[in-house]
Amino acid sequence: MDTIHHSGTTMLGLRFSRSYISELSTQIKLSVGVALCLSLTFVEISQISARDRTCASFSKVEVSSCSYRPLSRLAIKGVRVEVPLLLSQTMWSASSTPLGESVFTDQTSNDQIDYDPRRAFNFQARLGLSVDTRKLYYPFSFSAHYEQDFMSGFFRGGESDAQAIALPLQQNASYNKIRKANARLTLGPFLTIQGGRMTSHWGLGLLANDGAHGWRPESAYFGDPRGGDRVNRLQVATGPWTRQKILLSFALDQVVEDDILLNEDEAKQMIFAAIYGYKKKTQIGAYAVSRTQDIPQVIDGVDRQKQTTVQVYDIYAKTHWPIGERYRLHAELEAVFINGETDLAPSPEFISSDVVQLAIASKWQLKGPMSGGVLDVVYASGDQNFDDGAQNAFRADPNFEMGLLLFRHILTAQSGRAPITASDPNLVGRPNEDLDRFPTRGSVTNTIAVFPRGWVRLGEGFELYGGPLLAWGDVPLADPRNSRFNGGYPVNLLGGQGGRYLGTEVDLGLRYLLYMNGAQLNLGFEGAAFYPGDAFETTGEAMPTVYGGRFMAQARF
Ligand SMILES: [Ca+2]
Ligand SMILES: [Ca+2]
Repeated sequence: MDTIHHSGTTMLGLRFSRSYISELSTQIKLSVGVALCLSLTFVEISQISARDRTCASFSKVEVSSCSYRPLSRLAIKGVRVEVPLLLSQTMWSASSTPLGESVFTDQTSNDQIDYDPRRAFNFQARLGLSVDTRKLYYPFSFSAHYEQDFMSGFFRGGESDAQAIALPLQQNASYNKIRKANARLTLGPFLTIQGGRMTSHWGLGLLANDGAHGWRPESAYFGDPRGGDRVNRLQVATGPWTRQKILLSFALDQVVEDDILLNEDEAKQMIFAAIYGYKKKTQIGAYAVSRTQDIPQVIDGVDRQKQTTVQVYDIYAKTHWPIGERYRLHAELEAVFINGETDLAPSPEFISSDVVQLAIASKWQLKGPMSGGVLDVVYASGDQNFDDGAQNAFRADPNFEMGLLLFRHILTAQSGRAPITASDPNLVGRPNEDLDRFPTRGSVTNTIAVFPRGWVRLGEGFELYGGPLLAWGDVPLADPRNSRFNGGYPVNLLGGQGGRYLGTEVDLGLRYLLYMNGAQLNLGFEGAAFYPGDAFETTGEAMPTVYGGRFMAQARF
């Protein structure tokens, strides 16, 4: 049942509220403004060396020959030097998401709390410097890389009346974060030594994700990454060896920032990776991590040195096949198993908990000259019992994106509400520890989800893509406070004992991509409607449909 009260307008068969439409139109005007500014800068810069516009054409199969190449790229005595620049502006808007009943902390006379954020603006400015001798002194090669996010994240808007932690459109901009400051020395296939600050990425990005894998032509991917995993790393590698192209690598990390590190946490990692078929058509890789995370806390004046130690086993495989003369089928698979122990979120019975988590993601892409299809299938384990001494909820990296609303927005807002309601002073007894770790912060978690999409090239540089995301919970949604009141049996934030069907999200996107001498301008709109399933069962009226979308403008020079 739709609880939007304004009389609806029918658009693409979906019912939108008038207020949402007016919000949307304001956003369109604003984003067109930003897009215009960016395009003007872009045209100005491209005129400096306006030689060819061949890359602007998306007809036939020219896309592969059109890839980003920094305008600044030059060779000094055969050494490649480049200074890539990336500017991104995204505007988000979403309709209201219910957050259940109000509690004493809210200090409000309203019975129900809703997350109804104002539209929010997200900006990213990333500058790099790269020096690479490439094949100049073969078998030796040397490269050095620097990259810094001068600004990244929501910096304006997103305000709401709801009290919660890590809300999806909350202002969280970070400044001057160094992503790369490293050097690499290679001696043929014998040895590669790499050291310094760098980003970390593996496979489909379920776990290690560098925040540099966004939408690409033909990907039909609803992605707009920010941040990314950053480490201070010392790495040695050898290979590729033999006809099988085997590469072995070992690394020691001090984690600077990733999605698992919060507050004053410190983490160290040891990583072993083996790749069979390095840079070949068929590739299989194994990645094993041993991670120790120290979590210093002071609770009631007592120092608590909590710790999480886990072993991670991650395999990734990819290949592709030709289908007829004009089509190609690409397949990728990543599976992650995490096993270990943590002192986080203890219960009276269990001071420390076992960590046992599993995730499997698979991506299938059928690529044709003018259209194609993509199928993403994801399993991520969930946890419905807070007192069993086992932490089973796998959290994918937030830059591993599955649609716009369900994981990124709705479950993030609702799980972000839990620390407020579960620690309400009107509750009898002490609140559970480490409730600030409960919000999902944009992660895909607790789900079996399928996301089939199609894409079609509409004309020069224009691509339309979309499809339905269908998602089930691995376990029912469990809110800490409501489940506690129910004797530990899972009850969601809205007070219902829900089923497993999370719901259906319909996502649609349109992109315009223009290349000029290797520089890239990318404009896009992505919109979605989420129809809640029985997992969001409420005590009162059914949870309403949630609408949302974002406008994106990105320029890379
Ligand atoms: Ca990560
Ligand atoms: Ca559990």
